[in-house]
Amino acid sequence: MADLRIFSYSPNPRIYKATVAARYCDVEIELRGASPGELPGWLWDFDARPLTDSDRADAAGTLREAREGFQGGLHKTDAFLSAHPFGTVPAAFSPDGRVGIFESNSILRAVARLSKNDYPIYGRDPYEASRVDSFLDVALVFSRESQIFQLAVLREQVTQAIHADTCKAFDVYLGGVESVLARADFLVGDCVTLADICFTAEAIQFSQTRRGEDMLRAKGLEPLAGEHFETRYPRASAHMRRCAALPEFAPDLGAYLAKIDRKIAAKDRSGNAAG
Ligand SMILES: N[C@@H](CCC(=O)N[C@@H](CS)C(=O)NCC(=O)O)C(=O)O
Repeated sequence: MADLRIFSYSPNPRIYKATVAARYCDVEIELRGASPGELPGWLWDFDARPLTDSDRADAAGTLREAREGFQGGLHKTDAFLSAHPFGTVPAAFSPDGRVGIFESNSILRAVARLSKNDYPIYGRDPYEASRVDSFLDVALVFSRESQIFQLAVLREQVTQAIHADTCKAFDVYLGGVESVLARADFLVGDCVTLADICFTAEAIQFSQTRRGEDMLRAKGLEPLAGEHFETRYPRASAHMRRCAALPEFAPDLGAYLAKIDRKIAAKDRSGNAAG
């Protein structure tokens, strides 16, 4: 039996926080889910699955209006909402399904607490552990603005106000990370910790907004990921890429970043060919 079950759409850098940490900690994770477009056809539950005929017969009992990221209806069971009061994915569960753990940073911490080895993923003492927490808290504040921006980019609904708020949050978070990396190779201590994993996942998640570069420029707004990120925050950007290439990150977070890079390169090639 796995140590933790996680239900989510996939691919999703937020789940990769946990899967990367699990590789450092020898923790076994069971992933359940499907593409974002398929999850409205799933039962959101500890026993998450594509809706069966009998689930569909009870569809009215589980149908809830989506809140954030999804649109329309989602089938969340009462048990799911009791374990996950905010109704979001990634949604982690203890192996018996009795304890729900939500917020990807808390799922990340759960993996560290379940660690089967002595790798100091959560720092080497209470002070380092608390400094790791500091980075996770700051990342969550950034991630809220980042999520609003990502959804607006996806829906081509970025306003001046959303752009300005994201810019501010981006500069606060990346500015802090950049200053640490001027003096150290890692955010806390002398090796990869939860702080680096969370940072890399958030930076890669934000890098998805590169696909909206043309739309942003057409609105007179500067794209914040890609060149802007690399130029303004070279150490943070290099740290994201260095971490993504590590063997523990490469299978999912690294592959996800490579896919973004390939898409942007293909778009640039087709733009150049057309021009
Ligand atoms: N800060 C949360 C964000 C989770 C979140 O907002 N998930 C959205 C999808 S991106 C969700 O599950 N929405 C469910 C709904 O729309 O009802 C985390 O890191 O886990």
